[in-house]
Amino acid sequence: MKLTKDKFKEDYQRLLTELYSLDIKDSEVSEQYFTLGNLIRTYASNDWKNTNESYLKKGEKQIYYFSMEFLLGRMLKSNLLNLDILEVVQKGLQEFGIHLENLIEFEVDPGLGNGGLGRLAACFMDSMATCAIPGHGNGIRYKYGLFKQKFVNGYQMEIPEHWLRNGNIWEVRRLNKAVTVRFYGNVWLENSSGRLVPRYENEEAVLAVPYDTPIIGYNEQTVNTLRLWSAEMHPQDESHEYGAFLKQQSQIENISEVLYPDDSYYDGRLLRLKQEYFFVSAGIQSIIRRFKKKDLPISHLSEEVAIHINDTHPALCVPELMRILLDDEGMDWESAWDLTKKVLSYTNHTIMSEALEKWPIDMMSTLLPRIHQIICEIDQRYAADMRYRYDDHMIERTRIIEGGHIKMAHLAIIGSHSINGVAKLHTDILKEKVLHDFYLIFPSKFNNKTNGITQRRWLLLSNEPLRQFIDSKIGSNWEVNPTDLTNLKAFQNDEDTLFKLAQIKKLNKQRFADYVKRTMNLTLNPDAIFDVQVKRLHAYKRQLLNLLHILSLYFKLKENPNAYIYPRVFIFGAKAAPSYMYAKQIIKLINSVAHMINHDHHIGDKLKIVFVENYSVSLAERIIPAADVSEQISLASKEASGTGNMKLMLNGAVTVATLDGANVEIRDQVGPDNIIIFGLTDKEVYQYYHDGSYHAYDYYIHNPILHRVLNALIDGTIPGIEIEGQDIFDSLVKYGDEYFVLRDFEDYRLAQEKVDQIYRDTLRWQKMALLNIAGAGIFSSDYTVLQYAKEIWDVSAKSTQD
Ligand code: H53
Repeated sequence: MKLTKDKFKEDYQRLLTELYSLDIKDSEVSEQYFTLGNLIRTYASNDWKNTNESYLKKGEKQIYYFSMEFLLGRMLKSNLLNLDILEVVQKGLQEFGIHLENLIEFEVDPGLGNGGLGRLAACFMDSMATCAIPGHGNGIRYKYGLFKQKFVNGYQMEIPEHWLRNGNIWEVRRLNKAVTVRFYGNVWLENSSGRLVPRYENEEAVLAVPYDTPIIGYNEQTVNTLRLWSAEMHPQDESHEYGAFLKQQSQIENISEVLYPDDSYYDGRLLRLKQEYFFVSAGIQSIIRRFKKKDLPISHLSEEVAIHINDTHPALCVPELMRILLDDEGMDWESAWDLTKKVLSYTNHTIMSEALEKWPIDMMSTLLPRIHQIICEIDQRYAADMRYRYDDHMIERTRIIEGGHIKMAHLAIIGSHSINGVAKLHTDILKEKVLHDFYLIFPSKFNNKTNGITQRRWLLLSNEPLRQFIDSKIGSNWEVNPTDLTNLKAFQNDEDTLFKLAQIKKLNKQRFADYVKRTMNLTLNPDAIFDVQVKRLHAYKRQLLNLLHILSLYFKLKENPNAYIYPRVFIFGAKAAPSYMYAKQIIKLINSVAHMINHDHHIGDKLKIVFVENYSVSLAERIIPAADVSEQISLASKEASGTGNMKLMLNGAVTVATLDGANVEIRDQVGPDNIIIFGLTDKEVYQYYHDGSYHAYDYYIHNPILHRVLNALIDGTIPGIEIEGQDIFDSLVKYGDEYFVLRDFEDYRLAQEKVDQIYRDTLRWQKMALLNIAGAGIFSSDYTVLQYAKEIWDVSAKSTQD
């Protein structure tokens, strides 16, 4: 938008006085922040209205991305950037003596997601708006986001995150758009003029109230909508006796109270199933209501609407859309089924069996009796259809209801026209292993869409020095066309460029070091290698492998204080699911090792461990620009894609990686000389599973370095970890080492020696860094959503100008 500094200042001053009856000089940060937020919303509101009107008028197909999580991060700065008024506002505020940075820091980071899945949804929202794709989010407005993590004596403690306490400047409550979602009760089918219609009694009605957040594209026009639903008491129930009313109210509000803190893990609680149906039903009802404004026959739905199922959490879209088409719209089964499949598509994000949702039949039939009926019918018809083509085993393996459970991935696959994995390797594993039966049955449904990240948040906003530097080298077109970053390759042997790149990295490291000093009172040496592993804590991600290697360096220095190890700062950020005891033990172990090493005077600057508390999007924005090394060390086959790997390479970190998830594609982009690969391949892992020939104990016995390191877990070397040390030791040495940590240890250690060697040669290292930045453009989520639009949703990204 066009906004001059003077106009901004005038608007700002007027609004602040209107809102708070104050002069700017008497205002505080909170007032300054809310004034700015309000103003930004006003600036965006015309575009928001126009976008919606033009979508309706032009009849463009609308995409609805259904996701249990949207991990947006702070919005103030990104909204300013996307409106293209960041500089004007910064300067205007400065003239009032206000530092924009302080207002940015004031904003609560909304933690409405656990990790990769939720952050991906947020990147997609930003990219869809930027690419003028009519794509909207549909999710839950949790009152409490992901817990705040504190370390107490090295243990993770969880504290509720009441992110809405001070209100949320970006959302609009739209009570007039509320819908009713029904749970429980009895249902039966009655014949009404030759058609079976359901009759209900004793249901519990919940009011779903939408809160809309504008998603501003970086294109001066498009503003899409993220619609998050909040559960409230239905007005019809407000006449109840007061005590009963309060009880029911709290039960109902519970539905949107808290985000489940599990990532890649499924915990079959009733409330979770309630949440899933709640936002699915509310979302689909509101989509149908909008569609009806057009006065088209319902059979045209798939030309106007695409609904995307992000992981299986919204898989109830399948029976819910069927319910509406059958019961409310009076369609026959076959037509409704064809239409449902055309509208729906599904992304699988994991092969981990513990993440694959399955709900007990009893739970489903009690909570959602009509939905249960429909699922049963889908299942029976599926089995009947397949009977002529496949044997009974195949049908049993792929049907939806099996062993007393409803398998949500099967429901999503059978009820969608498209199923995609999130990196090439992951999609191949789905096709060849995990979903092989389905691939045989529906080969054309399967496709790959490698994840992506928005370069706006992950470089333009979070790494200003690097952005300016890149602009100075290749111009700014890469900002809208990120593959133009490859033009940086022309500078790969230019010493001046490479030294400058090193300086920028050092500046970012110094900034992070200042933050660590301020918040943790720990001094970091900015000349050390900053080695970063930030992601959820999960055994398969193998933070343990990293830690065992750190211990090996520590013992090397203890045994030979003159051993020349290039100084390193190991940075961890990770939350563990509160009920995931093993992950919490690993947290305690890392903290204990950090305490031991950081306080060892003989070690000094050579090794430091920083485990940041409460890793979040905002912290990622601080850490990633300061990273030299990116740790992507999951057991091959287990990390579906990873997206932190892309953010880190974009910021010039060199990746140490297994050939897992999108690491494989990162290697293809940068070439094998610019990434450090180690460890088992997915094929080797599957071979081990097949022949059962992995014996972790042998590695413990035969590798003296590993032996020493593992013994340290149980021999009192590390203070304060008697129980954790023993449990972790046992998990590795005695109980099979599920994620092949010991198997990959030696190879990893050698890979890390390579890092140590190469880093000493600044030019060589910075050349690698530069080539990583140059190769990162392809991983922009702008390209990813354009592929989804074209190949799955069947929409072309029309510019709103035409
Ligand atoms: O989704 C990311 C992937 C990552 C994968 C992650 C994920 C969750 O965060 C939660 C549940 C789930 O099934 C998968 O672990 O590899 O990059 C986005 O696709």
